[in-house]
Amino acid sequence: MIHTKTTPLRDSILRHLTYSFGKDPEHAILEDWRMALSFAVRDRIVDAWFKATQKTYETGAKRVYYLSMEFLIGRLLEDGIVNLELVDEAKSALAEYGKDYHEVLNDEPDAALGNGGLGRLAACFLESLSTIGCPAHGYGIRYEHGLFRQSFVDGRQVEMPEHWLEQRHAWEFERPEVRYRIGFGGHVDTRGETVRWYPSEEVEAEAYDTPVVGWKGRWANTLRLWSGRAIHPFDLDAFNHGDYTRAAAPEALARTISRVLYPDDTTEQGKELRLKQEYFLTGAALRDILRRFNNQFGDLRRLPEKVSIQLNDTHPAIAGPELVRILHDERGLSFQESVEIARGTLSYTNHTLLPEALETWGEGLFGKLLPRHLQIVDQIDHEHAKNFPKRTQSMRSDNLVKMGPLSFVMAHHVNGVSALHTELMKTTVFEELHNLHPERIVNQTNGVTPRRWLLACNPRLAGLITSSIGEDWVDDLGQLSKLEPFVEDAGWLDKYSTIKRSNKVELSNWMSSAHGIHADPDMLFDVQIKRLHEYKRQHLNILETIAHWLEIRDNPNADWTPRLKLFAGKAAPGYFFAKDIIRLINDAAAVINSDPMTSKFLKIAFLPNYNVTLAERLVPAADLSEQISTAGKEASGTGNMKFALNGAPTVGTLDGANVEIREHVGAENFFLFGMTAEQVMERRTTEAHARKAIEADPRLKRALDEIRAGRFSPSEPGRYEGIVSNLEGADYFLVCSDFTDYWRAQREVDASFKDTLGWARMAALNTARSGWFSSDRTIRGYMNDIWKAESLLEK
Ligand code: 8GP
Repeated sequence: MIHTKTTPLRDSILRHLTYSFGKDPEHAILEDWRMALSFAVRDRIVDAWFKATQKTYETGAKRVYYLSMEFLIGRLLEDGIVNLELVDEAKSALAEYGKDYHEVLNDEPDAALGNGGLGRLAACFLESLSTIGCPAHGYGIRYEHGLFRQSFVDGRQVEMPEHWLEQRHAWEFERPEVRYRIGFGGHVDTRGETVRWYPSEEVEAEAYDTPVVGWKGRWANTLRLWSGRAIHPFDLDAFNHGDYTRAAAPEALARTISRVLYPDDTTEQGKELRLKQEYFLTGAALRDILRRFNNQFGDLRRLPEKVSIQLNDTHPAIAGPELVRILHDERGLSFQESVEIARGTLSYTNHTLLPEALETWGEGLFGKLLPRHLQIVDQIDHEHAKNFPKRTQSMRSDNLVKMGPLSFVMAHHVNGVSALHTELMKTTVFEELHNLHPERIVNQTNGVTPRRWLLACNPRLAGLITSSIGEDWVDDLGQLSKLEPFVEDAGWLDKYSTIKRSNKVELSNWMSSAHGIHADPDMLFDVQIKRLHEYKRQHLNILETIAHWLEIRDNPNADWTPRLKLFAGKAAPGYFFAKDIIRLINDAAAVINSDPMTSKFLKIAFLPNYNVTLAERLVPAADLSEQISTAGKEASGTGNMKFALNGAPTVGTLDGANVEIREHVGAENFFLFGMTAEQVMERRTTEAHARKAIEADPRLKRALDEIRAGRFSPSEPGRYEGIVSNLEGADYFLVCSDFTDYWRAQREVDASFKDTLGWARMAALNTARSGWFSSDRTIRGYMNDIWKAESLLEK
């Protein structure tokens, strides 16, 4: 039987259960039901996918390619169901078979093919590209192991490998016919004008496609992930000689390339395997893009007109030299023309100014793996240097290949991810290049997809919004401003707060059953969830918590605002300072949570294994969003947008997109504290700034003293000496200097939260005024300003 759009989901589920998975309802396990439902939903996505592909060919439209080492997609089933508006049907279909909808959804593994913001942004962008109907592909790596799973042992982070593919995965289509050879090493042969690279090692990249469906199933694009395989998977000769390990070696070696995601967020390791991964992704993607372009258009000079390739950070920056190599060495265009075509096609997004994150490669390693690319980089640099007087930001200095300047020079546009970040790019990391090419840097402030980050994760609030202003907000988030008049209506506000409370109850129940953490839903839920990093300052948060606890103990009968401090986030395995911060939070939680004097006023919970799915639980239940990075360090943030949208006001610094959030929601609905980026730079030059700040604030001093004295680590009093002496000494991220103002802002939060109606109003205004932070708006910005691409839904 042919399944069509009109086949009821119920029938489709049963057919898949029977014929795709060979189970009858009586014997099906939960995973079978999850797979059957996923296949039933997938069938409908495929219909949309084929139509979109066909339309793209017919119109000969420009295509966008988003190259990223990370796609933090999380679970996909609910996304598909919500975008196809099948929630009610799916619930009742499963109920007919005696299955619970949420239980089935919870069976899906969370695909964590990314570290944090950069990877999640890529996933939101794919969904928005489909919602808008812009023809696009995401290209990435199909890591066998995504980001490690985190647990705590005695408060310490323990990392375990992640196996998302161990359970059956419903969403990908293997494409054995789409394979490309990717070479490494070897030598370069130059004969007159003809240059050829002969790699000494080759692996094959095989494509796996996942359709990404947009709102209402109007359009679907493709996420194509590459998996490494050996060209000759098996060494028969070795096998015949009884050497079974050597026989299997080629396959093992090739698979290593796509085996695991590098678990680093904002730092770079400079490892050979990482460079191999980057070239593997980029080389395969470019071959695929050019094959498709060739079939349709042929003339390579038209590449910039028909193809736009976005580099998500410098990780795929080898695309510049690789494209030049293909055009020049393999297709015979002049070097100059090849560079121009490549530049006309490529654009680059910068996601961080942290100097340690700007990728560089030793020229020895780079030249060994990619000898021809090194020559091309040198030639590009040489040509560029002619008009490049000072060369303080050169792509070739200190015996390094610098991927930031290379990306800048090879891109027609370079963008930052918030207004502040973009301005700082112009005056710091890319100052000289910017002066040389003042038109190149543009801003595209990040956004988040409202389908996942409101409609799906917060159905109660979505329901209230739709019943108040209709459903058009879902793909036109600016419409949320129509909620403003409702904010003056006490009855409506009451509904708004009741929803927040229900979300908190739901989260509390889950925390208690999943982690044995008991939280009172009437407390203020204060949430900081993100990667652990000194610049994000989770230690500022815990210091303030400790100081607050000490103050409550001094005066336990005062009218304190009860608070639950929620944390979640992973630290890079080699980032020991960040791991110590996790341990300090857990240690402090153990002591503070068991203090009967304060427990009704203050609780701390650090939830393990933060991922997209956990964020989807936490965001709708938050009262307060912690966005407390040292100003100038957080490029944008996207969690900050999710919280504001879901009605959690921010306590935050003037950093990244916080600046724009505050402008949109209104200064009176945002708890601002701390130094500006400019003041930060100045304060760093002040002698003994940390010591002075500590002397000036007895609360801070007391909290530090207690930590140092081992109050939270009685069995090992010196455990946090590293953190304390860092804060008293260099305190590069200015935790001490910002403490006093943070404390003040938190007390302001306490007072505001007591005014229930006032708080609800502030929360609701955050929702009503967050429409601008949709990734649909961001993608339209890229389409207009950078890609010059069109929506095919509006044609
Ligand atoms: C992040 C930024 O830290 C964050 O502010 C921003 O919202 C997000 O990108 C999306 O633009 N940067 C990274 O995740 C990052 O630089 N990661 C690379 C080193 C892996």
